[in-house]
Amino acid sequence: EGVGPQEYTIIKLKVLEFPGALAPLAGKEVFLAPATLRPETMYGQTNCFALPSGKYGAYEMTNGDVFIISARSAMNFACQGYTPEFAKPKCLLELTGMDLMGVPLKCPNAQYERVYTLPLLTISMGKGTGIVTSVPSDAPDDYVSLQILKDKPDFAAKYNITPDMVQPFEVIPIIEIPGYGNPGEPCATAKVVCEKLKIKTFNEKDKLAKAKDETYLKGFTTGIMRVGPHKGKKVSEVKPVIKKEMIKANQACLYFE
Ligand code: A2H
Repeated sequence: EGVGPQEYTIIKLKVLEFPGALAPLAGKEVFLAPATLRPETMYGQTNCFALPSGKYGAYEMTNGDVFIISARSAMNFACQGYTPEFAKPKCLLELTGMDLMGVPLKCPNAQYERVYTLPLLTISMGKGTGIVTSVPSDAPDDYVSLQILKDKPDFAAKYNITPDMVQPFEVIPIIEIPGYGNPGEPCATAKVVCEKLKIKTFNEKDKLAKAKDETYLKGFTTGIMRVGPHKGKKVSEVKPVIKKEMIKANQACLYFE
């Protein structure tokens, strides 16, 4: 834990269909709302993650939007001025992560028009919103999880995930980190590093920690954007700019905890 509050960018992933338990929300503007530290990586989104056993809810925000988030984070949103009544989250519907499996979404800045909500068993419900957006090019956790779901259809099926929700989604390189891939071209560094260290499961904790240290630190300090309107600029420079643009376009908002 740091000394001050942590700022996250909340990304609004629009729910496109309302299957099963989500049916009562049909007709509303509903978003799965992941918290991220890397808003500049949204060009590389391939899916969203939720914890199947996690407790979530659909909460009404002041502007009429509905955010699907953990109950804990809903209280923080309510204390940060996002709800009709201060410190009083308004829950329209209680949900579990299992209810969210396979839900189709439209993600801002993503190159895929429609992505799916998949299981991630390492999500902590005590951090952010309990929803995580997946950028397998630059986050080893995201890469390993998506790969497991692709390689193990029986495991995926336990969470109602069908092959069409994972197989078409290739990792999209978006950032160049000098020393990886070809100079001047984007590289899926998390994929390269996971393959180099032969990480296939979440059991390889030490190797995974090493992969994360390597990709996160270098991505932020020496990374160069290689897609989107800011391509050619340093990641550390464009991050605040992209964050602001997404907030202005009503695709994101700030959240602290
Ligand atoms: B980041 P910190 Cl490309 N449980 O977003 C587990 N992980 C969570 C989470 C939760 N409840 N809430 C958020 N996260 C993830 C993008 C990304 C992220 C990239 C590279 C690094 C990175 C795409 N996933 O995070 O412990 C989210 O993943 C590096 C740590 O609060 C969020 O940002 O610092 C990050 O962890 C927040 O982790």
